[in-house]
Amino acid sequence: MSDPYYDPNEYPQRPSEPPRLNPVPDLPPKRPPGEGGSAPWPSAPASGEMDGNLMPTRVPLPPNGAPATPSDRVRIGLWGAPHSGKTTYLAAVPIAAMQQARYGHAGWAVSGMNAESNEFLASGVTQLESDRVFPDATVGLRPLSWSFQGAEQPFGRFRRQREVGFVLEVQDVAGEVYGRDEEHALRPRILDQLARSQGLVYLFDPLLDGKPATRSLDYFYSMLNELNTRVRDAGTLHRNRLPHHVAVCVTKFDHPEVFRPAVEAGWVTQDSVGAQLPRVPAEHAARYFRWMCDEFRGSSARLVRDGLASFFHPERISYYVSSAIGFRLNPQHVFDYRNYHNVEYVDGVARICTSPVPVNVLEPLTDLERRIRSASRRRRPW
Ligand SMILES: Nc1nc2c(ncn2[C@@H]2O[C@H](COP(=O)(O)OP(=O)(O)OP(=O)(O)O)[C@@H](O)[C@H]2O)c(=O)[nH]1
Ligand SMILES: [Mg+2]
Repeated sequence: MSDPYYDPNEYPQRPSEPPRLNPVPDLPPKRPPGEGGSAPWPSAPASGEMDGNLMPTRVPLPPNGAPATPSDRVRIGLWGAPHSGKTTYLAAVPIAAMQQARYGHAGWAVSGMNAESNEFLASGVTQLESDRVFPDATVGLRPLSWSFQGAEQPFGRFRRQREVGFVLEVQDVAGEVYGRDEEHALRPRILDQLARSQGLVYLFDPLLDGKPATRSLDYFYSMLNELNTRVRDAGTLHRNRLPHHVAVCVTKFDHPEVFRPAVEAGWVTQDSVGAQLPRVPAEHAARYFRWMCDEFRGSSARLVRDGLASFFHPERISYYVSSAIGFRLNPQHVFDYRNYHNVEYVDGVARICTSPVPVNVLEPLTDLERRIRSASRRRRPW
């Protein structure tokens, strides 16, 4: 997209030149026979010389199989303080996607659109599920591009399940870039990405927020302010506020310091079937977040909540209570309130005790995509 400041919620126009999905090498222009110098035209190596008998690889296509258009893509910025769980959240996405099949839903198939994105998916699943460790802290910025193929759950009465496919573009970046240091080398790139995104997933870690050195506000306000300046100056505010759809996720719900107070304050219900997982019902998540900021954390958390509600359209914000690794389950694969903490320390290293069952990891992404898609349909000029 040549104009980085388009309104992310406008239905995308077809660009004059289609985006290049794959680094297809630039081939030298063909010369008519007999024209030009005497040096022999270098002949491309036969495919057999390069790959043996491997099938040639094609340019990646979005899930609907049609050539890519910008409307197949949804750009989502992932925002959160250092250590708030961004990389673990992303690593849990393919696990959550596959596990949907357990609950009788048609699962989502998530796969990379390029080698780096595939590598991230594979190593994330290996770390969380096979090695039961957390990913390392992120260094720099990793752009990721994943295709989602699946079926949307029926929404509202009389709706049928719909097959949906889209490409999610998201980034994993070291959380320090969101801090107060406006001179951080990656700051312009991440600002650009957030400004170009149609949706944001904002991770709020109640554990970090409780410590003065890692208060959420210090990784929130200065970036929010710069983002607003950039979007305002580009003239792409939507009804005087930032145009993004936002998913606010309270993270690490499995942690006893987050979970126990929520149980004691009466926010948590428990499934009566399957693994009998506890959860904050979706319809109470916004009020839970308000309670978390008002009662459980301090005045700076309240300012994060107020900042979200003043810079974005409140009706474009949704709330989730999530855990990337989920709860420890007993050998029968059922939640047990006596022993639910899913992290243990072995030789000072945090390890995940039982197979991760992520809570509210996929939903923020697929809900955002649906909201963005339906908002752009409503704004289509035809
Ligand atoms: N209990 C619990 N702890 C988590 C969860 N996700 C992450 N953590 C903890 O938080 C730490 C940081 O997680 P990361 O995913 O690396 O956080 P990040 O936001 O990517 O951090 P940076 O890359 O430094 O910005 C992990 O090492 C875990 O100790 C979760 O779902 N539950
Ligand atoms: Mg990280």
